[in-house]
Amino acid sequence: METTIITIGGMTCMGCVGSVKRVLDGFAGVTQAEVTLQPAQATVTFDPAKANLQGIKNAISDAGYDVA
Ligand SMILES: [Cu+2]
Repeated sequence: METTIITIGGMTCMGCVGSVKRVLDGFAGVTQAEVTLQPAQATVTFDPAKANLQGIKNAISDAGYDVA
């Protein structure tokens, strides 16, 4: 497993946090996701054999949020 912190732009409320968490929880290969507003970031644990960081970032960005 690999754990990484992704800084996310555009989250303004707990609804946004919930949306991002839903995206991450539903992403194949992600085993754990913690999303916070302050600081605006996600701590994601995933299986590198099943998911890659760029794909996870793309999913967040497809949901309407900004990732570095
Ligand atoms: Cu919101």
